[in-house]
Amino acid sequence: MSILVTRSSMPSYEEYCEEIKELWESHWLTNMGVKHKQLQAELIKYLEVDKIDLFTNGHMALELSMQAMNLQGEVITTPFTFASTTHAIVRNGLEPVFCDVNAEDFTIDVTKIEDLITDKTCAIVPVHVYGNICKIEEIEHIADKYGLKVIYDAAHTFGVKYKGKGIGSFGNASCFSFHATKVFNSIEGGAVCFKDKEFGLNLYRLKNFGIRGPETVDGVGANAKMNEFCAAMGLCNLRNIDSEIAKREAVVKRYRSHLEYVDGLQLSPVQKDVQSNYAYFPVVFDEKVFGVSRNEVFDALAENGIGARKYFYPLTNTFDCFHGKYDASLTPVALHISKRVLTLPLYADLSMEDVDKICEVILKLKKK
Ligand code: T4K
Repeated sequence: MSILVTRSSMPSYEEYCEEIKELWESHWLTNMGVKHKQLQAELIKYLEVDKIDLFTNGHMALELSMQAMNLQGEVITTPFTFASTTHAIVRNGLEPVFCDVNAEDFTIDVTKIEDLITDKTCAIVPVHVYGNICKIEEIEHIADKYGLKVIYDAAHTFGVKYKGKGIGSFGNASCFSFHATKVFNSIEGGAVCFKDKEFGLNLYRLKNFGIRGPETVDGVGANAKMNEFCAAMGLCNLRNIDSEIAKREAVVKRYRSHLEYVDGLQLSPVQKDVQSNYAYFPVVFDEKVFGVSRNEVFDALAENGIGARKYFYPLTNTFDCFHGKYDASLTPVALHISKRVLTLPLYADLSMEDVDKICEVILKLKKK
């Protein structure tokens, strides 16, 4: 493949070497060192959030957030997501209850949440999928009405703002991924944004084996600390984040100029009151109108050296590891979209010529 679905953003070699130089002097490589602290402080400002803690990856951020809230019972979530969201719930001994997504932006269908609430429901875990923002006010209203926690899977929404506020400031916790494939990366990494001090203390202990003090371990924690090299990469990438997002915006505009208003293609909506980060470029192919299926488009792109991806197919509620426990026909919109969606290559340095080429391959397939 010559063009992959994404490509990690990196600072110059020299910039990174300069950033990690002092680690050779201090020999302090992990366990909440200076780079970790600095990144934490800079992210609070950039993301415009109250508090933040850093993790080895976005998955541990999610998993430990749920553990730190001592959740028990059922959690309402969506199956149109990466494995991580559902696995974080199941690995906490919680029962995922799958809500369908809406057909416009593929986030949780808020009109279907209340029907799924039982006396065992403890939380909602909505996903800002592809960087599309969930219906935040409606979710908050439902959560308040039934006394539920809200943990946003915000893996795709680094730097996004809603009504001028950092997206991490919503819900009881918002969990970001800083994986190499994300808009902002620290090689591997993740973060939880939150307001509650007590929750923050629990979370901090859980990422460090449950250690409370030199001689006290009062939680069954994990090891999910971000190391200094990852934090240093984060510091470098944070310096370049605004131009990174601006370049992505230009790529997305170019895609839209070719693919918007083409019969049989559905693009993500431009959401009202949202400052986007242009994380993904999903296209839903309606075979009946466009003339060819998503899988045929995928194959044609691959033949031309273009590695689009079927994010998010299969749905998590159809994964083999769940042995048929869940019924995906209960989330029909998610099922429909997952069989038809393709995410096209998108990264800051993707050239306009490459975008034109990708669109040309797609549009040539369209049956008149
Ligand atoms: N919640 C949601 C909704 C998520 O999407 C994710 C992660 C998480 C939670 C959990 O966050 P993390 O624990 O991962 O921080 C990738 C990513 O590994 C994963 O982070 C991401 N979502 C998911 C949507 O995509 P794969 O298995 O598709 O990655 P892979 O290795 O096929 O890479 C995709 C493309 O990225 C490659 O074709 C080329 C490019 N790439 C990849 C790597 C590893 C690079 O340019 N550099 C690299 O280092 O999962």
